[in-house]
Amino acid sequence: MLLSKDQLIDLYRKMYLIRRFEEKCAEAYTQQKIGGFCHLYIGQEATAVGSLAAIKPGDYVFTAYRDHGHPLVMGSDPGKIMAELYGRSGGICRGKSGSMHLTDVERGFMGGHAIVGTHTALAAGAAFASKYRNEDNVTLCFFGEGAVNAGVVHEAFNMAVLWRLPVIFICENNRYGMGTPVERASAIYDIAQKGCAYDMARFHIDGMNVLEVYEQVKKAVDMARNLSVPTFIEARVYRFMGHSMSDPSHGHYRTKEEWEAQKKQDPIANLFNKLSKDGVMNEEMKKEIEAEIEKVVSDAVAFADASPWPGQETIEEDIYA
Ligand SMILES: Cc1ncc(C[n+]2csc(CCOP(=O)(O)OP(=O)(O)O)c2C)c(N)n1
Repeated sequence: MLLSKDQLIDLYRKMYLIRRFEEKCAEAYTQQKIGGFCHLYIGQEATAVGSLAAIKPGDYVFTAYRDHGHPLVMGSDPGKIMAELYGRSGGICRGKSGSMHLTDVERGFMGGHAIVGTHTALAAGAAFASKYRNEDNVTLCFFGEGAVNAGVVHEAFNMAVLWRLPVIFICENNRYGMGTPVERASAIYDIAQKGCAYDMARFHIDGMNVLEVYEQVKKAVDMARNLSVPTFIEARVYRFMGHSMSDPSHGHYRTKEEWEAQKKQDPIANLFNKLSKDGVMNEEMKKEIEAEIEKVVSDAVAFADASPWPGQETIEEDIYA
């Protein structure tokens, strides 16, 4: 389970890629190159990066609408993701998904889902398909704590346990569903305990610590792959930005003091400090990675800027008849 030096550095690189890519998204949004809804993952990078390090090609990943980071980590082309956010024809879904419905089926990234909670049922379905076909693939399903009171989530939990499905449900508890604190939305705050009703393996983790995320999610992934059982993980995180681009970073629902204190727990800076203390990374390597990512991100923006708008003739393509 121990990660090699290269794997540790790769965790840093991937978290930094999400961070810089999304900072560029915010910039492009304010320049009106991106329109509509746009939810940033900044602050929560460790949960996606640590979890995705624990799976293998062929596995399936579902998430909600805070979905730019997952395909980036799974190897989707950053230029095509940025072009998708711009709504251009060079986008990963040819400009038809926008920010919230990014999908890259070839890489097992099954989206990008905007209706809160519903994709947990789709994830259970994907896990059912793997089991039915005798394939050893597992499914990771990410969602917010705002989803856990939705009926569909409980239907998915029940089916997952009843049918022993190889799925890991990862609730990213960032404390707020839009502007509603979890205390005002959920009868219990220890979200992991919602797995009790279904006797599902369950625990919470520090979702801001990429190494802890990797280790704990790996255990659940191994159980799913080897024993075909689901797990429910509550990853405690904090989003540094507003709910979406139309919400200021600390808004009226959380105090500036809380936000500032949480920002000091930056998962990327914390990983660098740990790796430099352990002699795995130094300032020079950090600068090299930053320069490398800067080029990836500016190339992505250039690709999106140059990508044409979809033609009107495509408007009726890719829809059910
Ligand atoms: C079924 C449904 N109800 C309401 C909404 C409106 N809505 C969009 S995001 C959101 C908050 C969800 O919060 P959470 O699940 O905690 O995810 P986070 O945004 O914190 O990542 C709500 C209520 C929706 N998209 N779908």
